[in-house]
Amino acid sequence: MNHRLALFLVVGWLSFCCHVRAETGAEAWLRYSSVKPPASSLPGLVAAVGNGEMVRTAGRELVRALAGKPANQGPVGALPNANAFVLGQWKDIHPLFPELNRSRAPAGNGFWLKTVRHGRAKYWLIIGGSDRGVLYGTFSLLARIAEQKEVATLNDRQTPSAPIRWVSEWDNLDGSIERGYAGRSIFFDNGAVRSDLTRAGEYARMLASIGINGCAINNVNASPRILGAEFLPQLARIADVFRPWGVKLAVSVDMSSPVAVGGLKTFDPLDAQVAEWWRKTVDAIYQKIPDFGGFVVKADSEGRSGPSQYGRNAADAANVIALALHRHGGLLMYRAFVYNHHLDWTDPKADRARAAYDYFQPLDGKLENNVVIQIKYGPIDFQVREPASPLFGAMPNTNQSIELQVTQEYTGQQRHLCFLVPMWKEILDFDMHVNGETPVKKIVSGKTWHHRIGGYNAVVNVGLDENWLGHPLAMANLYGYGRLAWNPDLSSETIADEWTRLTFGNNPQVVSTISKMLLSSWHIYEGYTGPLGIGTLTDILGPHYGPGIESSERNGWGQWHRSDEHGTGMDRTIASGTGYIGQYSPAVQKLYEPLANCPDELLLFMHHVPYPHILHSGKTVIQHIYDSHYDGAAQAENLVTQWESLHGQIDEERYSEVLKRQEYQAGHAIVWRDAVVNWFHRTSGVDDAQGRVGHNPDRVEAEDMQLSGYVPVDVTPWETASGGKAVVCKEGSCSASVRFDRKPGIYDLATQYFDQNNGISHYELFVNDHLVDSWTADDRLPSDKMNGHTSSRHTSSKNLRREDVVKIVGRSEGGEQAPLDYIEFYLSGY
Ligand code: GCW
Repeated sequence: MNHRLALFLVVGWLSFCCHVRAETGAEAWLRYSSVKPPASSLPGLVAAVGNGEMVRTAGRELVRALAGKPANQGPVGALPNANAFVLGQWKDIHPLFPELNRSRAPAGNGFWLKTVRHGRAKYWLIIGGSDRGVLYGTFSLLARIAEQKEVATLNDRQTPSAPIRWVSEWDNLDGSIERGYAGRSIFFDNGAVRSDLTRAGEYARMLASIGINGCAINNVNASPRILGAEFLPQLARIADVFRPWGVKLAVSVDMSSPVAVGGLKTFDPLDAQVAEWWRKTVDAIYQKIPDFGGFVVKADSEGRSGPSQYGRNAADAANVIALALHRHGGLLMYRAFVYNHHLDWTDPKADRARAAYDYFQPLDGKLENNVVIQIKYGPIDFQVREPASPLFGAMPNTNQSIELQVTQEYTGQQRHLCFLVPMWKEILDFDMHVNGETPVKKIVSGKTWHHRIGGYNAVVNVGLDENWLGHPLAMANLYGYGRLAWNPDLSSETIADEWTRLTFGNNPQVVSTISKMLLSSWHIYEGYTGPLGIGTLTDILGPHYGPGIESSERNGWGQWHRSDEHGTGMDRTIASGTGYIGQYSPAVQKLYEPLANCPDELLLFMHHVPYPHILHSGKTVIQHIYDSHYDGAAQAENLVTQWESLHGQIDEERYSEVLKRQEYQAGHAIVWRDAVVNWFHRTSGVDDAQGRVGHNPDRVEAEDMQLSGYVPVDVTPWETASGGKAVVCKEGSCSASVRFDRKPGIYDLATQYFDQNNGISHYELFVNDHLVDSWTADDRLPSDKMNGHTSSRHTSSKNLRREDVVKIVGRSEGGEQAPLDYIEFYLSGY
């Protein structure tokens, strides 16, 4: 027989069923904990056919999942005469199974899972169209088993929706990560590639399990050093740990590299020497890394170098590099995120949302066929709600990919739960109406205009934190991204269900509770941050985390919402606004241009309206802003209750890790709520019909308490502290007290304080001089000031009687002055 056949006997099968291990989250959705008992009717033999490295990887993965140690490993002459998994490429498998002769081969990187019988033996065939297909088929079968789905009889063919299914990491060579929220880089440290790449290998395995086939490892704000000759052997080491998992290495490059590392005097893309430099540099890469994926380029954007410096355009820049890559089959992902960040705020026609279309649409048809224009899902920047970028519909002669963001830059930075799959699906399903039915997913797959390449790239930014993304539930976004890139027709519900089963097991209550939390979380987050398409009302000039309503205005960044005393929203109409809506096809223009048609959730993205404007929902805009923030914060609190219902049903480690974050989120949602409603109340002068805004009967401002040592200070921006003020303790220890004068009972006593990252504060809560609770403010929230990023809440429970004296004592270390904003009393029982 001419095909190499390696046989693994799985020993120790079932032996792991009752072993309890610490759940760190490191295994993500590859825990395989339920692969064992219900799967006991599955074979204990694995036969891998063929020589490919990924086929061997797949074989080993099966053995690992079935909790066995491989034995009798090595080449054998024939198929085992007993039940077995048999995996390999179509070309190697079908000669062994004549009954498959009349069947179609699985396409490309697709697979076919098929059960067949031979005499007394039954085989579970995992047939790949390629080596990668075998690997993907194996992970798919293992997921089915772990999700306790039917596997006794299989006949499942799957093909990935698009050829490009990449991730990007914004890792810097010094080991830091731009917009990373889970520790330092798994790839770099101290200006070099890490010596220990174990995590990089584990990451590649995780990516392969969801069908990802490429990873750009460094920040798009790229250091030119990545292309330095001394770096190449280091890159090759990363490619080596990716390769068994079918993940191609890619890097982000800086346009000025020919000067910065090549020593040339110019990086003009039309200069012959520059072209030669790119060719030589790329040749050298492929010599060391033959399966190199290609480059990602951010140019002429946010201060990066670019072709404009020489009066050239993106096509000139992309093509010169693409030609160098083309000979080796490499791709050039050129980002459409090009805009002027010195826009004139006083110009009512200026609009950042127009930029990508205005710049790239005229270049349609002028790009080499291995250039892919990588377009962020919306025209601004990863906001909590944006329309689909009009550019998707505007480049029929150009390969396109969609850029998504798993790292939650504008959506709570993995301290808030925000499952983004439903949002991504709205974009992918949105019909651009450019050539019959043309949802974004069809365009980026290349199918609409018959392009061979196209697809997906998402910024992930995993870090060295054991659980990869910080919040254990944030991993649902990475999983969901891969699943959608594989098959964008999957529903959000299916993805949430799959991820939960794989990550937390199949207990029905656990599955339904976590799925429900995930599926509601985006709307909850949107509700208390930036409803009606206004954009995430965060601090645009800072870390993009907490509220900062006005930070987006009166500057050149163009993330404006133009709210003033009369009204709110960006007028992007053709008739009176920036004309942005005119970048869409006529059918889409009809949806957005007439105020009467525009969906509520994008109203303020498309139109400027007065506060009393009535929405389709029947509410006024201003009342919607108030209501959505109160509802959103209440629902964030409810996420805590839902999570608590799982106590005892999942491991204690992940239970408490998530609980901590959900409690934090509930507190921070109140900070968001209050900042936004108070800002709009002051700006609009319109009262809340429900009388909540500006009335906090349960609240006692710190500045109104009896202070000893503490002094009142103004907080900036004012809306991020209750009443615009806090108290700080400049030296030693200080106290703030109040005499309790409410109905006696058991109270939840919430202390609102600021946890800056430039010091540590200690707080003690006393009732009548008895210490009741104490805590330390030592989190690493992203600011060294009192503001919406650092405002935090601590809740204690206490039986209180009239005349009790409630006192907070604060003591500071470092630059943080034990700041206090207010305390609040909630009656929780008698
Ligand atoms: O969302 C913004 C981020 C920048 C990022 C930029 C981009 C890497 O705030 O940190 O830069 O987008 O996508 O290039």
